[in-house]
Amino acid sequence: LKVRSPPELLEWHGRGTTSHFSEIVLGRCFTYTQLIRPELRDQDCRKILDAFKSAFLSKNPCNITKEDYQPLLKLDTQTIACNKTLFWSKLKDLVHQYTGVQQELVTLEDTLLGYMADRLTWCGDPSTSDLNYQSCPHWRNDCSNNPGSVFWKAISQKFAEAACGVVQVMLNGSLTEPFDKNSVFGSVEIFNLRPEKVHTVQVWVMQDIGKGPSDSCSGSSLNELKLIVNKRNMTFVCQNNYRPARFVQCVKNPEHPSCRSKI
Ligand code: N1C
Repeated sequence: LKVRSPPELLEWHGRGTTSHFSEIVLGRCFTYTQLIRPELRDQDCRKILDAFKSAFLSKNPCNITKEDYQPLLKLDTQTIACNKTLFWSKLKDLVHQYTGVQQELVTLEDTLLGYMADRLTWCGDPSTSDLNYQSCPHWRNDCSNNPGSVFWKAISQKFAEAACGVVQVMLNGSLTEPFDKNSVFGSVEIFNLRPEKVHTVQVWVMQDIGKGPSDSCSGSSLNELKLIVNKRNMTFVCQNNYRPARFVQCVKNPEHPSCRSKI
């Protein structure tokens, strides 16, 4: 028996707020601050959840701004060591499989705010103080200044501003444009690195196993990134199919020739 309203009655084209959003965020906050990073055990998770919800509740979900999230961002005081930041674009699963093993490297989802929000959807509505579980704005079909997109841009900017030393970037070499200037990495993170603190951008371009050999590092997409990095006075280094990450891909494909040779 269907009890959901038909799609044409939905306000927005994107998925609604994830069921049990508040409970998930609060639970993840406690998991993170009590178990994963006990040095953060004194953080007030209820206060963090309240700041998160206040950023978007009772507001038009197409008019969210970075400023709405500032009170939440201020509560996060975590620091990340130099040389440990890992950015990525269009390759989320491999990145997290890799950092699951190489736990020294930190992606945004390994920080408190990124961990709390990972894979969730959320939005409110100006006419109520409730979450909208029916639908939320789709970034392309409705509006880009929606609660989710603005959140990721705001925390990605802060994450990039805080980076120092050499930063790592994992990109998807099976795409024609591994470097997408419209992605969060290509539009927010790369331009918010501080050249006074970041001397080198080290890129790993990973291809799907089974796709023929390619040299994305010398392609035009990576050259576009190199130009941006050099113009910002940082050193650009690029490597195709970085072996430690290739080993992770090989777990599911041990018999593939590129996995059998040279181990
Ligand atoms: O747009 P992208 O990738 O280039 O964003 C990835 C880039 C990473 O380096 C992260 O630091 O930006 C950060 N980031 C996330 O960590 C993240 N987790 C989940 C950006 N976006 C993130 N999401 C959601 O996936 C969010 O909804 C955003 O729009 C997508 C980005 O995916 P992408 O295009 O593969």
